[in-house]
Amino acid sequence: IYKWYRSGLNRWHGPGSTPDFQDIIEDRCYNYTQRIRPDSRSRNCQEIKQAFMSAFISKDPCKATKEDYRRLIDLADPTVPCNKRVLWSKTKELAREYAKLRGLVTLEDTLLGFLADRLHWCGEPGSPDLNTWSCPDWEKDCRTNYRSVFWEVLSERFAESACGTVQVVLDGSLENAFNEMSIFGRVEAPNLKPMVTLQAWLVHDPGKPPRDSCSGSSITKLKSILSERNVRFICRDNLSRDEFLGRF
Ligand code: N1C
Repeated sequence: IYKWYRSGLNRWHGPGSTPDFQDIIEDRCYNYTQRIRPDSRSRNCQEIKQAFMSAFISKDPCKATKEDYRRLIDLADPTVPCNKRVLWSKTKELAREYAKLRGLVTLEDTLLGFLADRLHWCGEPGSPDLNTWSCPDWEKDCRTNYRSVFWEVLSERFAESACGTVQVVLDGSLENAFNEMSIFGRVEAPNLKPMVTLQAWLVHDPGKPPRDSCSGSSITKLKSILSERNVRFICRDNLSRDEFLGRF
């Protein structure tokens, strides 16, 4: 029984594919290209959806490569301004709110980031369907799962094509606001171009004390990664959510 269970669709430790994944991708694509950013009207949503599906359908869900997403990325390359980008780690909602208030953009403001936001997806070798029971978890199953590799590819491109001042919103209530294992830590920070300025904001949760600071060991590690790449660094800590968003 156990063996059957572990070899079946239920064997992974992460949430299964989002129900109606294909329809959601298609709806979001039309919404983005026709309403949200009409300047991207010429994108072919059918083609984009097909490219997304064929990246992972019928494949081993633990053997994702950057190559698998090449066609999708080529069809939907981001067109957001290079000097208005906001990165984040463990602070997605706050970063999005900040970006919106300031006319800046996060990855979810690009077509592919918008399409995949909050969704899960994986396939099954030999099957034309998505596995809606379970998908591989980054820690418990495999790092090279299709969802993680997707965000890594997208994040890498978003960071390496950024220019001017890039902002990053970090959670100052954590012991380590900068985490080397996060996508920001292992993919984005190490791919910023020389001459970029990274402005970090350490914001603590309402009701929680600040635990990390600009002079703490995690930010010191970030500084050393950046200085090797000649990226300038500015840091502000001890900010409450309201101070950060500019409402006192
Ligand atoms: O691992 P993280 O954060 O440091 O990744 C965040 C970082 C941001 O700067 C984004 O540009 O990487 C980019 N990014 C996304 O935009 C994104 N949207 C949704 C990375 N991951 C993204 N997700 C999902 O959240 C994805 O499944 C990934 O593993 C988490 C990252 O959350 P985190 O640890 O808070």
